Amino acid sequence: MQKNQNISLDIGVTGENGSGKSTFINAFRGLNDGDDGAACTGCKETTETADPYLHPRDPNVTFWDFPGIGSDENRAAGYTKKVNLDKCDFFIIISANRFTENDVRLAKEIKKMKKKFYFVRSKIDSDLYNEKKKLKTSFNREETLTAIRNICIEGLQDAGFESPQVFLVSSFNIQEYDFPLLQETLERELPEHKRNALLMTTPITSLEIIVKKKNAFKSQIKYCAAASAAGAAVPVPGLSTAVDVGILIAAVTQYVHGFGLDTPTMKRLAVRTGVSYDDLHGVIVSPLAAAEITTELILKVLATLSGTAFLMAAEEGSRFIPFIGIPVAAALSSFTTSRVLNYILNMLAEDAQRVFTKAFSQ
Ligand SMILES: Nc1nc2c(ncn2[C@@H]2O[C@H](COP(=O)(O)OP(=O)(O)OP(=O)(O)O)[C@@H](O)[C@H]2O)c(=O)[nH]1
Ligand SMILES: [Mg+2]
Repeated sequence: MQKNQNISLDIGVTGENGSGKSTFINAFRGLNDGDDGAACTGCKETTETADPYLHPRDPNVTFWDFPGIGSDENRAAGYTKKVNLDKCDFFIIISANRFTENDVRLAKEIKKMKKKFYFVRSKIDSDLYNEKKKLKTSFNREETLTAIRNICIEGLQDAGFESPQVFLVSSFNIQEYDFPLLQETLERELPEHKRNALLMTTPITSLEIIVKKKNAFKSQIKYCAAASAAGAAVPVPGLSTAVDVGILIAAVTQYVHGFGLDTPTMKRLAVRTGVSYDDLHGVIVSPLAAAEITTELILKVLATLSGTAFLMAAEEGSRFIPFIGIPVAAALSSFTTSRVLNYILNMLAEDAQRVFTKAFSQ
């Protein structure tokens, strides 16, 4: 039905021990430490191969937690084969300090494979905290950030990278610093067919991301509408409606998940931000957010859309007119589906904006 379904996206995350790989992978998936499926953080790295972490809402999106390449030449030589770097679409190389020789060696291996990599300087919150403690009244946030960035960039230039870009990130506050810029860059540089998989699952760190997600979902509506039209063209009483509702359920569930409006994601957001779940839930208007998307619920929402109800009735009637009836029904069904989905998408996007604002404006 939807063009992006079953397109896999594999993101490799690597860096020295303790650099913050697991915490980053959890943050990108909207998980807090200790949540079901969260990567273990602060624990000693033992793995010699890559551990896969699926996105909780989309099993097609996998984060690979790679062990660092290490300084042992022998180990490094067989590293790329052993951990099978080839399976990843792109790589994030994380360092909690300036990038090391090992990071650089790995970046060069990735480059040989003609894949993209992004340097992430982690734990920025903790650098700012320490600098503030140290410098007290002369502390300047922007100057500190620029200094950290420049140290990383100069190190990478010395290692042979011409104009490296370094993203400053705190996995504890992904809506701050360069995480949103990293999201935007990844999205821009991914091939088009992979872009939607990223966009659907990327965490909401700004109001702009919500708009981008909405536009991505909007671009898929025509496929739902076409599938719906095919359903309506089957002249079996009752079948068209059942098919249509199935398509609506699948699409609306994707919107709810993509906007982070499902109950588990909202609960995790509450834990992360300290804004209570009830307060976040309180700003929601759509009956489809923070609810299980069932046939009954979809039909209830449809019943409140009087224009749509009229179209559905017209569609039911038209199907039984021989010869001309089938194409008319198909056109109406496609029109109805796309109208309904646009309406619901707008409603959910507005809820996502309200929840984001509530979560981060305090
Ligand atoms: N302040 C701060 N601490 C962080 C951040 N990211 C990770 N940490 C902490 O750094 C420590 C190591 O983080 P992990 O995510 O386990 O690092 P890792 O790279 O997966 O470590 P290994 O798997 O052992 O290689 C943990 O105590 C984290 O809580 C961050 O953005 N800010
Ligand atoms: Mg780890």
